[in-house]
Amino acid sequence: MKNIDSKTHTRGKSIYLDDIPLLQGTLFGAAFGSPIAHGIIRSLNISVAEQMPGVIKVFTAKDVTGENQIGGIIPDEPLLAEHEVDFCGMPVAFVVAQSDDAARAAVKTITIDIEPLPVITDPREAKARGELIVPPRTFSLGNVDTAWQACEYIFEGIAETNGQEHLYIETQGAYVIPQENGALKVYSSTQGPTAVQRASCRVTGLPMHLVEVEVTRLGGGFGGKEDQANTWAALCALAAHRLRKPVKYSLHRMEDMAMTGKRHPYSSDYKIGFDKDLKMVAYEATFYQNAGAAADLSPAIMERTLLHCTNSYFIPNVKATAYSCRTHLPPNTAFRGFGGPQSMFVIESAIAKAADTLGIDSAVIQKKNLIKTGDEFPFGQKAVSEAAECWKKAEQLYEVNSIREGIKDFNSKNQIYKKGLALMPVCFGISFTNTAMNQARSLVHVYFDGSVSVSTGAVEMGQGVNTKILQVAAIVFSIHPDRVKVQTTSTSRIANTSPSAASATADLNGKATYLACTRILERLKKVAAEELGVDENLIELKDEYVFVNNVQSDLDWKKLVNTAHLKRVGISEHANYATPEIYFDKAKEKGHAFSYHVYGTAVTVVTVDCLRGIYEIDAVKVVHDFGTSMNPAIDIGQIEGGIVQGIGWMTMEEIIYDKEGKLRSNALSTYKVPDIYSAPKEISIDFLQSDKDNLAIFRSKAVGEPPFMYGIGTYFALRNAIKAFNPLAHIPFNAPMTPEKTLLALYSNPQPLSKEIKRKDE
Ligand code: LUZ
Ligand code: MOS
Repeated sequence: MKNIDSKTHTRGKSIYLDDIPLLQGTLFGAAFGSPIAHGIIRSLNISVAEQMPGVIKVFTAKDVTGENQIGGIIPDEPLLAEHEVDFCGMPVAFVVAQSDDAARAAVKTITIDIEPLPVITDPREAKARGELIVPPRTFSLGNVDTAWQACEYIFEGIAETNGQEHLYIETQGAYVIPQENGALKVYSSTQGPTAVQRASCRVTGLPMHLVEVEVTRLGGGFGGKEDQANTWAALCALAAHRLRKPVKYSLHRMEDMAMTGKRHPYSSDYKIGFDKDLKMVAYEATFYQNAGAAADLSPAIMERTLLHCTNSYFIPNVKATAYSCRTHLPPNTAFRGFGGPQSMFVIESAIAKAADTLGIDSAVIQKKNLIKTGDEFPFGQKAVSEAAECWKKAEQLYEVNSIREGIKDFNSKNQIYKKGLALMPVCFGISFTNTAMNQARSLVHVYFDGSVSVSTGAVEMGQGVNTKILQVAAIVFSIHPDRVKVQTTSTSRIANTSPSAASATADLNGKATYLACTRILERLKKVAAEELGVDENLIELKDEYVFVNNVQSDLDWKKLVNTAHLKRVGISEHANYATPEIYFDKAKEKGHAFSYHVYGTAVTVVTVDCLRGIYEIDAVKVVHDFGTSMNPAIDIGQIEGGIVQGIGWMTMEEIIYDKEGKLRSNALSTYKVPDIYSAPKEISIDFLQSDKDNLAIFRSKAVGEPPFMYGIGTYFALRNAIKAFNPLAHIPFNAPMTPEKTLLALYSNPQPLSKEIKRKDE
């Protein structure tokens, strides 16, 4: 089945926040952000702005009617800065005017006098000064301290990854419309309608039942709208609450890039030990997470960093410690992988370092140490592993040995162009790490004309979750998909939603929908049995008809639901799903954190132009553990997108803050994301289809985040190509591997091209 949005998307008819028709009298907001990263506010001058044409009101901290606080996990983030500013772009004032232009013109007239304080942008420096968001956490298994003695080889080093701009096509924004009796209706481009509802209530002082948040769809989220859609919605809600007028704020791209947090940069130390057969014996890692100026989701992200610190490998002795370090950058936030990619990069670096020193291929080490069913993760859960299956299938299907030979041959014949290969196994845990968030609800109405309406807490952001939910209802009722409509996500229809995140949205909301539909189906079967005068157990619904003992009756779906309604049988249902089996004990740092894991292996081949440092990605070939995919078209799309986004993080996307904490890569002219030309020339995706039992919806494993980490393979493939050119190259583990860094690495430890080579190429 195609993505149900494909028609409206390709015709430009899908409704995003900016497509909502505006009510007459709608006002427009724009935020004034702090021009400096850290300091005490001496004075704020809004008087010119207030006099500007069209300006209705300029809101500052003192205008907040509720609590001036939007911090989720920790209440450490004011909606509007009051006494001090903690990052460049931190909202200080909110101008509301009759037009968008008027609001932005007024923002430009606001001035602020700030007594500057020292600016920290480096997480290790923050840690050294004791600037931690939460106390550090350590996961351990076995005993590393004694295990080092049993190691034949030990390698140590540092690995660093930079942040990443979400670059959702639709920027952040909200539109809030006052309703009667003090209520508010909030439209927001958010992954977390309930988070927006909570933040809007907090700053206005309204109870949750007076604030409805509704979302049709997002033009992308990637984690950037899990927590950080709250600010804009809360600002508009506050203004709409005070002015009793509709208020809209839709951020410009540069505002969005400057004011919102990104993927967390990490700086990490690793130490890895092997026995003489290259089995991993011990691993110690310390992660310094650059959290930015407020907690946001950083503690949860730090937790997932620890949960994924051994990626797809089994290591009997592990000690991993993580620090969430407070710096003066916009609060960094959720981004596809949620801290997992960062620690996976570190262990892959440790393996590459070992392989470099021992003069072998990383794949030899990787393959030997893949986690097997029954092996224990450092957090105590036992693996149900498909790691070796994916690896072996990838090796065979894509003929990795002959790729390897081909590259050797190519590299021996070419002086300027060098190819590199890397394999990247991925193991990603599915569930929110916060156990309480693993719940969802679904409201299903069957109308007496036979059509079906489904509401859940799931937010469609291009990932195709609505299509999957629609499939669930159509499959359970055995009716044509056209009969089903998946409604907008509304906090009035579905309360207390978890954000659409953690790759778990289709699982959680799909399972709730399955439960609701199944209950209605049971009641319909009873009605059918009465109508046909047969035993209920003989009844089945198939292809829009009631079957008795596998024989089609003339009672069809439409007649059946209409009969049920006339008999006053309820054909609506609201169901609650909570993921079973999961728990986590934070005191012991042990538990069954995940409902299941998704596995996969990517084979990446790149070609580096060793004169210029530029490169192309020839191919990324993947074997991915889908379970039993319920929608291969959507799942393949997710994997393709994930791979390209992961490659962007690892190769070209370079976020640059200067020492003053100002974002220098603040537009698409200075921040490069992969376009169609930098995407791999070939992406192959093969299914590791298995019908083994798992807790996914219809055994169709989650697919949102895991493929992102295939992109890490590109970094190591580039590294291998550079080494093919210059075996002595000094290549620090410092992503992204931009063309500039590639060029520096190629000519590090100088190995200038011989004259002969130059002549040949010319
Ligand atoms: N969001 C969240 C996530 O709140 N908790 C998680 O565990 C998570 N994991 C991945 C992505 N987003
Ligand atoms: Mo996410 S990083 O699943 O919001």
